[in-house]
Amino acid sequence: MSDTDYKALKAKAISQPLVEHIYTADPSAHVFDGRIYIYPSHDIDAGIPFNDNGDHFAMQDYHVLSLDGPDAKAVDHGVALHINDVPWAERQMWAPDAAKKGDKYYFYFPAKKADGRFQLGVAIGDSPAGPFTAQPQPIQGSYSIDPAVFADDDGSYYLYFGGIWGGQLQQYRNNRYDAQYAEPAADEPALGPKVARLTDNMLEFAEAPREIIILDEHGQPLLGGDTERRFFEASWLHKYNGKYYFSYSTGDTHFLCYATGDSPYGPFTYQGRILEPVIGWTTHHSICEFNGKWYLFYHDSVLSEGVTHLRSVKMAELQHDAQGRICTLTPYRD
Ligand code: FUB
Repeated sequence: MSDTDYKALKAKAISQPLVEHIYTADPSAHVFDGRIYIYPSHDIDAGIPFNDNGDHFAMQDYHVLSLDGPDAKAVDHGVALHINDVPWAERQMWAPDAAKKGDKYYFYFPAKKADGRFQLGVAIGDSPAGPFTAQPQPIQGSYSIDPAVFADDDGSYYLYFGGIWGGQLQQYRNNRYDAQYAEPAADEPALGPKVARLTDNMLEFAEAPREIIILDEHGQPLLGGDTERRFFEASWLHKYNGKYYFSYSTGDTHFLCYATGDSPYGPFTYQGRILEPVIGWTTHHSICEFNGKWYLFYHDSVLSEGVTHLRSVKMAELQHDAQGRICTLTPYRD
């Protein structure tokens, strides 16, 4: 695509990058102490060619962004955690998230160990902007990528995670790894994301991770071949009018979708799309309420003119209709 096309896309975009001095992606947004904090991946070009394993996503640190409100300029708080300060991690710091409990902030992140397998880590800070100090070991029993924390009204915290292909989820069954395991066949139930309640100190799983089932309109699990609806990566959970909304990316078909349920453990029933495909292969998001309005935080690769591992975090208002359905957003106007 030519320069002119990207200029046109920038003009048609429903929102612009929150920061342009660095590339950021996979935004996990929360309101802490009345301010919007965004925990993104920090994209860099490490010179690694594109492959289906995602080796070109070779990120080495995390920055935290914050905003006074939707129309305010985003502040970059600098490096909050670097891979050199995580004893167990070797490479690829992918999509993170954070939670507040008491007066501490807990930062959750995936990274690959020297053996090439992803695990999830946690780091602790006194400020929502970091810096965060990593625990010496990954969370026991954790695997795959894309941790997302949900704080329920009863004071429980849940960690959602998982992603197929480069995220390695297809190599696990019943929380056990086997390199021989593969994605389910097209007519078998799709692999679901995982969820585990966190311990009171926020540092471990309080239970073995459970699989989340996403059902179709007939109450049947979505199938592996249903690639426009099945889970791929980018778990997120928000609660709206007492219902649990589980949202995720369909990866190779490039949609952000959601499903609803009555428990943080699911099952969830597929409801529809949140965001049509963006420029760039990946799509990843979070959903957060601020001053009575709901916002979608997402990313695209318009600023880098289509470089899929150089993405920019954006924010757009999200509407739930009178029945609680999310109104689908199209990232670029016609
Ligand atoms: O940023 C690296 C990976 O790309 C994330 O972990 C996935 O969700 C996808 O956005």
